[in-house]
Amino acid sequence: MSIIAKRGVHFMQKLNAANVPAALLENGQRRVIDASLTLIRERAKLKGELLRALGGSVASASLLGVPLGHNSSFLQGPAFAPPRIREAIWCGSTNSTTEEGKELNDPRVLTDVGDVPIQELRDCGVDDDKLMHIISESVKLVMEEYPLRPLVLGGDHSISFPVVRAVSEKLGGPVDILHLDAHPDIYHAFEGNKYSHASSFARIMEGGYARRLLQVGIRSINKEGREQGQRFGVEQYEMRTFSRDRQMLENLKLGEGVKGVYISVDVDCLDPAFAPGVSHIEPGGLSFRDVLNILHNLQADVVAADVVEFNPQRDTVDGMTAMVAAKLADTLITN
Ligand SMILES: [Mn+2]
Repeated sequence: MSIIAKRGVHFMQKLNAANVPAALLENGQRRVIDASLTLIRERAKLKGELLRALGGSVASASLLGVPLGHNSSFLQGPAFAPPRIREAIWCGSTNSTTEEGKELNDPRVLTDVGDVPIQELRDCGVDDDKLMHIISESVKLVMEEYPLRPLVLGGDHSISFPVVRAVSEKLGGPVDILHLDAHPDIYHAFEGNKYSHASSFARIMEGGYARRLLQVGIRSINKEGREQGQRFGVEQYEMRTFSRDRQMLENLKLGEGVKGVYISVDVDCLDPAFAPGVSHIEPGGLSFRDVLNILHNLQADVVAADVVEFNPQRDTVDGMTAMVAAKLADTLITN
């Protein structure tokens, strides 16, 4: 359990469990959860109304921050990532037009509905089962507002499970997933935690939320990772054979016959030379241009995406990895 979880309400529960009625806590938590979802719902609703009034947009990426870091097995810095990524997206050092000519200042291209208040909810003793449902609910609130599509800023990789679950449930069927990562994140559980950032894709595959799962950039995988991959029919592309697979991976077509395509980008898919601000440094990764080539050439209806595992506490003083994470987010705007 993290330092944050040991504070406040959790400490009080331990100290004085017999004297605190369970209903008192449950009712209070329910009010805080309602208030948390209300701001996201109303922001999404306003942005959706504005875009529908403007017209001419069939898909607008909408930023949803999920500052959750406590399901990491090592460092918890990804909890601080979303504001740093937003800061880099709007940083004056670069212009707001993407390589593909998309204008980020245009709300028909990019909107923002804010962060799920993860730390505030945990401060009130809200547990992980409930937190995962609140994340799923927040994603659904964005998807309810055509033409908004969630572009989720993590957070550690545990958040991809509740996000993909929400996308699949909302669309009424499985999606195809393109997952860029040094790690397969497919342990049945890690250190006893079924919500671990190293287990999110086991939960996704068990839940039937994905038809195909393509993992690209893999270079830290053990026997269990391969066995679990086989068990779930995962297509694992390892870095040691990337030069052989490159041509195919840079010309992917996904999502035919399913409800859409989800892209999950762990910043550590990149070689640490390009992105040092991650919790798990794994040499031998993709170059930034490799990732751009894969994403630019992908033929798919991208219904939602995430950028996870950026750890500002490991970044260079000039925020180089924040800029990398921001440009990854920009590249995931596929409308
Ligand atoms: Mn990773």
